[in-house]
Amino acid sequence: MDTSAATTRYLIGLGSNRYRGGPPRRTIDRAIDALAARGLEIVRRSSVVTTPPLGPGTRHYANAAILAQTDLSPPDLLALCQAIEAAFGRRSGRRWGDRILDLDLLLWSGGCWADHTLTLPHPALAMRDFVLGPLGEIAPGWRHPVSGRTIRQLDYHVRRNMPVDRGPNRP
Ligand code: A4P
Ligand code: MG
Repeated sequence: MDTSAATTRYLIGLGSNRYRGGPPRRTIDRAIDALAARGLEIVRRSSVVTTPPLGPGTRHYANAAILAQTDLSPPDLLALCQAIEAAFGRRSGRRWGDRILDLDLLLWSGGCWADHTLTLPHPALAMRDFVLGPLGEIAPGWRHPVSGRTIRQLDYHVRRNMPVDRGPNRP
């Protein structure tokens, strides 16, 4: 697919905390390759960070974020992300449970979006250090369309209010 004319930008969060075909951080790399193979232009990617699980998960996560360009609409990109999650072996299970691959649409250049399957910005974005840390590496000046705060500002507030235990385990 020719992406040279793609004008819509998305920030996408990636998470993995289960081994399958390799360790979680390798799954993140393979998922980014899969998105590129399906036509997304990967403009920037963060490093992969290790984070303690939020919720009932039992293992540390590998988390990362990418800035990508595509002409896909938000629902079409969500469908693509869900197809890639399924191809990686993700089964629907407990909410927030351990998962091989989670792809979340975080922000897009169109501002806000809400329908029965998708909400943008991602509703939990501003509360999660494991999302804001990687986002801060690749898009620190991007403004949340509702609060008007930049990613850098949101990250600062989350870290100040919720010091994060960054465990020694590297998935
Ligand atoms: N959906 C609505 N908005 C969006 C969006 N912006 N991006 C809908 C993606 N999906 C969106 O998602 C459930 C439904 O949300 C989708 O079918 C879609 O229509 P899911 O990924 O199937 O289920 P889930 O991930 O279990 O639930 P949820 O609420 O999306 O959880 P999160 O927010 O993805 O959190 N701890 C660490 N350290 N790192 C993590 O990455 N991730 C989670 C999951 C929990 N704890 C974590 C991490
Ligand atoms: Mg999710």
